[in-house]
Amino acid sequence: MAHLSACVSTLLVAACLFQIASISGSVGSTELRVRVCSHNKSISLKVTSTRDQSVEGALDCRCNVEPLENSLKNLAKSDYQYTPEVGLHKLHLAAANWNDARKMCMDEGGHLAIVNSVAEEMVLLEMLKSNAEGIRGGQNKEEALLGIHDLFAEGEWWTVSGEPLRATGYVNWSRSYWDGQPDNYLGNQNCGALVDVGGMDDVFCHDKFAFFCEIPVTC
Ligand SMILES: [Ca+2]
Ligand SMILES: [Ca+2]
Repeated sequence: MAHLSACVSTLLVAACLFQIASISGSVGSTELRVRVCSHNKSISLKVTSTRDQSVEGALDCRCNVEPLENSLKNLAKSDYQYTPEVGLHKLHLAAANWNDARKMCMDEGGHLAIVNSVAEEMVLLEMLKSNAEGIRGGQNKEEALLGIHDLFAEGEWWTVSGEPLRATGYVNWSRSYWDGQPDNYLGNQNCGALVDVGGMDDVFCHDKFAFFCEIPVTC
């Protein structure tokens, strides 16, 4: 069913189609209605026609997305990884400081990644470990920034979505990395990162690291 992704113009839509098809076995349907959530808004996707030419080795579909949000347009050229029931993620290999990374994720219609489960941590860890050699300009190749910080008050961790870290369902600071985290090293580590050994570390917000973006998707 992976060939479904070739027939739509945005990765997010492809992701939803893929998931719907997986659930209902509705590949080949002439019409699907899919709910896509982005920035707390829902849009409706209607596949106006689907013509399965798999016999000839190709699938030709035409899809109509209404309304087509600007944030979705950028996805057509993106390289986000979709993991069913986990989400859409991208590891940026060109390192940036936390605030610049935060803005770049927003420019792509998403946010710095917020981990909500061990399953999501596993996905990100695999992305980090398998791409570490490609990281450019970072403090190291073993960490990548996440969307959490304690910039408001030391030790009070918040997500970039404005919720307390404890509300995410995932609070896993590394107990082994540099003798245990978060250590607020030099009294000034206020941004969160995922470490390749598993778990999180607090890092200097002004230092550059690879970073994870995430685009919210619910089907
Ligand atoms: Ca801190
Ligand atoms: Ca630290």
